[in-house]
Amino acid sequence: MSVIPYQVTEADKQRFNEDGYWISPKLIDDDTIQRLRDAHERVWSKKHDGHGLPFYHYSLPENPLAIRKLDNGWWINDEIRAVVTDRNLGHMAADLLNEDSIRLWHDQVIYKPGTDGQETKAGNVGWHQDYGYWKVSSTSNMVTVWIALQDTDLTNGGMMTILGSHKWGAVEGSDTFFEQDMSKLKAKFATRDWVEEPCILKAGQASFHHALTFHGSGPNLTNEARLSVVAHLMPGDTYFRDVRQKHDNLRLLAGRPVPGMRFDREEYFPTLYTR
Ligand SMILES: O=C(O)CCC(=O)C(=O)O
Repeated sequence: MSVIPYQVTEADKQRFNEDGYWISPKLIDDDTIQRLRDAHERVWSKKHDGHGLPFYHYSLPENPLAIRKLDNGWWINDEIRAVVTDRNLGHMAADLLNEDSIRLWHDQVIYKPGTDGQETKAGNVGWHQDYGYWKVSSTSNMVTVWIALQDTDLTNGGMMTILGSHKWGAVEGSDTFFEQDMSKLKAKFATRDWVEEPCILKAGQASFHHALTFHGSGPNLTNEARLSVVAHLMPGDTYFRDVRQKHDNLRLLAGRPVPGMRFDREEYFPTLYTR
């Protein structure tokens, strides 16, 4: 197991339900943190484990200060696979979401370069809701586990969440991860109580946020990159809902997917946990 077991408490669940996010104790030990940091190095230099191809073609952005992000790193890296498919992670997600089983929707490998004080928006992640991208999923009862591979706070571009925003439902046009003007997005979305809460994490801790919770992140002004591995998790019985806005995961269902089909192909949506 790559993830240290932790039994979610009633108080943790209450926190998650009220705030839309919850910060775990340290779940990744120091050796595994180092292996995941090495995994980043391998992924960005296109050294792949196994015989598969990455989910999509990727290359380093031209701007060295721009955020780097790859989805489904688990396809090409064994360390990432071990963490994002870990049963203990699934158990915690099942308890927080009050579900009986948990599968991987997809993962993300995210690298935010340090700017060493240079002001730029290139590393920003715009205020967004994850479910803004995932409307083909039959449920918004999904969770993102953001694992810090170094101590993380606002100085190195750590995430912020908007307290309680998961109670706002799916907000129109909230698929704004790549829009980097935070103030403009705030003006668009802050139509209700907008309370920004920094996710302050020690290396190896994880923040679990609900798929409807607004979140984003600003510049990393330090001289060290901010590295993370992220698991997006769904209930085991999630199925395809027919909506206008599609998602690449549909390609993994079938060539001609049909609404109602479950995202249950183990080779693409592995089960982490079943009660
Ligand atoms: O890494 C970040 O700053 C944001 C990541 C994010 O949006 C997510 O994990 O859902």
